[in-house]
Amino acid sequence: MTEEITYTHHYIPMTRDELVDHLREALKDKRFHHVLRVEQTAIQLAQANGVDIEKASIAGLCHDYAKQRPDADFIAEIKKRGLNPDLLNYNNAIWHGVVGAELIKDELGIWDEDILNAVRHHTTGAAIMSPLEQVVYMADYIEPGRDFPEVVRAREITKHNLAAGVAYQTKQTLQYLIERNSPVYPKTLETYNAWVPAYQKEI
Ligand code: DGI
Ligand code: FE
Ligand code: FE
Repeated sequence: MTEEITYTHHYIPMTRDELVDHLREALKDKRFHHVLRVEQTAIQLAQANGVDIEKASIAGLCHDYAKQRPDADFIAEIKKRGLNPDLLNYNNAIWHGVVGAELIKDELGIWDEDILNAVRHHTTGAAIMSPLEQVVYMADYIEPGRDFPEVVRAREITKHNLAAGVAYQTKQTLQYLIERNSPVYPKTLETYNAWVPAYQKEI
């Protein structure tokens, strides 16, 4: 069942319908439908874990807001804002969350740091993640459109224990990157060290 929340807490200066219109504009159709599914999954995980469902809706909808920006925009933003220059060694996969959070602040008027951190960390995770950050990190990974083999187990684990889901995803992602000889963003390693040994019994 689709849940359409009415925003009442002023985390964002617009209605949910207006936010959805912004995302329809910013994203290609396939990505737009992914963010709608992430929103629904984030709301369900929020309800199960005592997290604010309005924040879950906003962060779920906005998490990939910047995904379709040209590389040149991200490079300009990193320089203009004096963000960590190491970011320039990575690409859209890392930029759309970390730099995307800054664009969301300016362009959508969201200033709530918990929502911004959920966007910032949705790809790499972080050593310390609030319950909302964990919800968005997991919702992106297990939304119903995902169909890689490990997603079945990821959904099971996350249903029983959100934090163990974070550990499971982090381990799978690191394995995936290593198999492909991809560069690992340092924060991804910090996430691994903080979560995987601690939840080894659950994953
Ligand atoms: O934006 P989505 O496709 O919905 O999902 P995402 O933001 O979780 O992941 C985007 C991509 O980022 C995915 O292909 C895996 C990749 N990724 C995750 N961690 C790292 C990474 N890529 C690099 N190079 N380094 C990382 O640490
Ligand atoms: Fe993403
Ligand atoms: Fe996503």
